Formats: sequence, C-alpha cells, structure tokens
Amino acid sequence: MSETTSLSSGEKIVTTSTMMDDPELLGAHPVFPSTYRPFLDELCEKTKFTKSEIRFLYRGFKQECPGGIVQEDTFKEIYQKFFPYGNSTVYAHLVFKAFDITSCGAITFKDMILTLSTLLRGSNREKLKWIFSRLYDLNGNGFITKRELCDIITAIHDLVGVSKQAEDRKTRDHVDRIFSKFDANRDGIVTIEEFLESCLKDDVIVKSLQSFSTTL
Ligand SMILES: [Ca+2]
Ligand SMILES: [Ca+2]
Repeated sequence: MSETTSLSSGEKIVTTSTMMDDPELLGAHPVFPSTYRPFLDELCEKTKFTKSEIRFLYRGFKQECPGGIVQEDTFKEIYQKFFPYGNSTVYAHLVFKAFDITSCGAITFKDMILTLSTLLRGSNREKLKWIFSRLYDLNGNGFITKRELCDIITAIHDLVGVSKQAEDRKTRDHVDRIFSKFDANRDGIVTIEEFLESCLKDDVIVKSLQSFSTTL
C-alpha cells in the first residue's frame, strides 16, 4: 500500500506505509554511521528540513534507491522518461554532477538532501547561487563564459528535442541573447553578482524560482 504526503513547500512524495515510522531504517544502511542520530542531527542543522521530514525523505530515498546511492544511470533513466523525444544524456550528466557534491561519482542521501534543501527551501538568491556555481559554471572557476552557457543551452535544447536543423541557429541566438543580458559590463564573462542581479530583476525567473518550475 502506498500513500502520498505533501511537504509544506508543496512537493509530494509517495511512500509505502510499511516503511513508515521505522527509525532503524536510517541506521541500518552502510552509508550512515552505525548510530544515525548524530548524522540526523547534522543533516537537520545543515538543511532547512525538520528531523521528521528528513526521516520521511530518507524512507522515500531508500525505497527508490535500496543501495543507498544514486548512480548517473538512474538520473539518465529519469530524464529519459520525462523527455522521451529528446536526448537527455548531457543534461542529465550536468544535473548529476551538480548534485554530486563530493564529486565521488555517486549521489548519497546527504548530497541529495543538502541540494533539495537549497532548491526547495532556499531563498531566491540561494537557489540562483546553486544554479550558477553547481550547474552553469561548468569548470568551477567562479564565472560563466559564453562557451559554458552555450554548452548548457545546447544540452537543454537536446533535452526537449529541438530539431537538428533549427538547433544551431536557435542555440546561437539564444546564447547571445541570454549572455548579453547577464554580462552587464560587457567584459565577456558573467560573474555571480551579474548573474544574481540580472535574474532577480527578471519577473519570469523569479516566478519560476518560487514555484520551482524550472527544467530541473
Ligand atoms: Ca566557468
Ligand atoms: Ca561581466
């Protein structure tokens, strides 16, 4: 038997009732220390979730990923289901990398929950900082180049299945338009300050951050 529960932010998570209220689940898995309580305390401190929400999210995580970690293939499968008409491989890889905080090639529950905390409960500024530093700044050097933006937008076009013919021109136009919007001082790079300022004054972006209706 399964049931759906809504978190206060509106997201819904389905879990089976047989897994409810089993605190041993947290301690039973090797990704957790043998006593889970300090770990639970740490997650509670570092995220904007309550302990019961963390327990709840963990049960959902454990149900979907009995092995306790998410591999890149799982991300690819999920994106493939949501975007069956496009090629989601590259975008799934980029999002996977963004979630993989320790860059160990797998996403642990801790990685997942730290990221979800920012994306679901963070301020607009925190969400944008995550998008900038984890997703768009591909080489992690603190700013975004046109090349990076082009890679991201190409991945998004592939994801939604923009036809190959239309793609090149469409991508180029799109990149030029967005890049010049971000790069306020026209020095060819987008800094976090430019990114934040440009996004925060864009009503559409702000709305989408609030409802979390981005492609992520
Ligand atoms: Ca960069
Ligand atoms: Ca600039």
